[in-house]
Amino acid sequence: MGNAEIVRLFEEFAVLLELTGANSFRVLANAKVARAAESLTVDLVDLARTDPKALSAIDGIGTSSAAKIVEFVTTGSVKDLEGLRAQVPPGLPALLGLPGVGPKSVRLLWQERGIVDLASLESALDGDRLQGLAGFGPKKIQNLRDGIEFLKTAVGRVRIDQALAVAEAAITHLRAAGVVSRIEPAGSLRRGRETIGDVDLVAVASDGPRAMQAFCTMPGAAKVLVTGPTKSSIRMQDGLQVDLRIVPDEAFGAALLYFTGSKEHNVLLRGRAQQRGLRLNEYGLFTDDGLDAPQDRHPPLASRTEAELYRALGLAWAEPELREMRPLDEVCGHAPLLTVDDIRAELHAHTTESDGAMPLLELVQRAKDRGFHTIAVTDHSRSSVQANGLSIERLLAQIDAVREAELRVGGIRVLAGSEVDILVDGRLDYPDEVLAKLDLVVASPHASLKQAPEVATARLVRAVRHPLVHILGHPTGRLVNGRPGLEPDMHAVIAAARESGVALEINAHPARLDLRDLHARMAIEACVPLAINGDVHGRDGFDVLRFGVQVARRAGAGPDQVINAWDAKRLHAWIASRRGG
Ligand code: DGT
Ligand code: CA
Ligand code: CA
Ligand code: ZN
Repeated sequence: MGNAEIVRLFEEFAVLLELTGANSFRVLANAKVARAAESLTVDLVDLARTDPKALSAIDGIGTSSAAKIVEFVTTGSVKDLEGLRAQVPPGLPALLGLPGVGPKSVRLLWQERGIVDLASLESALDGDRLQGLAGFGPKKIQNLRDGIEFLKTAVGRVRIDQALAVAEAAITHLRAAGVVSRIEPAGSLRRGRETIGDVDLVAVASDGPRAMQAFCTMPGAAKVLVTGPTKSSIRMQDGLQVDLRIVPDEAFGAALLYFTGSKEHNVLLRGRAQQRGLRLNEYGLFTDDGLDAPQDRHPPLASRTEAELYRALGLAWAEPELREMRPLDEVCGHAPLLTVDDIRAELHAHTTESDGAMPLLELVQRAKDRGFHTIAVTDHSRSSVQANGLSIERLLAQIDAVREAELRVGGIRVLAGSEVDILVDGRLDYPDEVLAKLDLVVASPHASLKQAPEVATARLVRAVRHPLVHILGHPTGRLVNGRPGLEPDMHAVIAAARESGVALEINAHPARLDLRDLHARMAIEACVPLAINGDVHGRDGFDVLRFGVQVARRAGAGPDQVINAWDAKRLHAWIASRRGG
């Protein structure tokens, strides 16, 4: 038991009082105690045992709250709280996790419509039973529906691009307010995971309370979950939680290291420190004198930068994307990872001929402006009717248009290609004599994505073995937080790719990220080249490359393993070699 339990106790008091319609002064008083307990350094549990009178002398804790703390510490529960719990349905407080829903709304739903948990709210929404409830207009009802979907399908995790947008907005807001001198994203966002549980930010601020104030009132913030001088958590309107930690400038590296994680990586680093008689925590690396909180007694051996900390542990710096479940000697001092600037070619792009937003010439011009040496035009094939896939006649006409575009724009190689559908049994959507006329063939599954794993394996292996295919596009068709897609035996698909010299795509769209990190790593280990493609549809289509690059980095890829990072000569030779030339 510690202060955190006391904080939760009074938070629960405040919530239950509000749900039962208690007087707002009582609600506020309990919330205040929770906030006071949050920012205290003295151990309240200890104090309740040794000097209970001292409790009520603490600013923010009155005599009745002090009595509750003593009751809680000595008996393990509080009678008043038990009484409140008995009045409130157990599933009701969970409704407070919905974006934009506070105790007042929940109380109304409960009292006026008999809603007691998420399930009964959902059926009330389905049966249109919230009609006429004060304050529940169409917009709020839609928000409730979205909120339930969010809690259900995403299990509270959001796509990396959505989390990144929130993190960047928070950073911009705090910098513009002039309240932070340094600020960096940490956690899973910095490690580049495909989904993010919550956003973690680490910052240095000369005026902590002012920085926290600016953070808690940033645009889009729906609710302050906790706030204290060094840590605040807020929930955004879309449900995403953001944590901000303010740390001393001289401990920035140690805090960034600690809050970047992963937890497993931190465990390995702490073990390494221990072996050397040292102690690693979020304040720095210290000599271990056997006592807790060494930062209160010793200056750190290292704390300012991550590199300094790794060095003091006898290690080279580790890229954040690699700080996952791997031994330290595999991640520290790893060969240089791919960067977005290494990408020099786009090999999967759509035009207005199928479902792209740019006409051919504009696509080529933008690829050139981006500094690419090669762009492949790969519109959809005829089976993708919904995407206006090209008939054979239109495809043949497009080849001529591509040759002309290359001449007109100049200074960039334009490949005539296709994103050809892999049909349900692994055959391709155009006859071989048509495919043979193309410079580049990307074969991708689009339909029948719920096949049994064995059927999916056979389908993909057959496509990969096709002698005219260069790249297997978004191999599983999964959508992040959307649909699982195919679940083939990836070892078999990779083995087939290796045998036939086909590259596997990491589709960089943040909704796809397909291949995923683990499978990309398997491909690298099997010496199968990767392609990182934007699957360009719109004018901002190249902007997603960063997400694909991050997946490749998590897989440990360097520029040598990614065909889009090869120079023109090497890439064109590889492409031609797949045509027997
Ligand atoms: P997420 O938010 O689920 O996508 O994943 P993370 O990795 O961002 O996890 P989060 O937000 O709970 O914590 C951020 C980092 O802080 C985590 O990667 C490691 C560090 N951390 C947090 N709590 C603990 C802890 O109890 N023990 C250790 N060793 N590290 C922790
Ligand atoms: Ca996190
Ligand atoms: Ca967190
Ligand atoms: Zn595509």
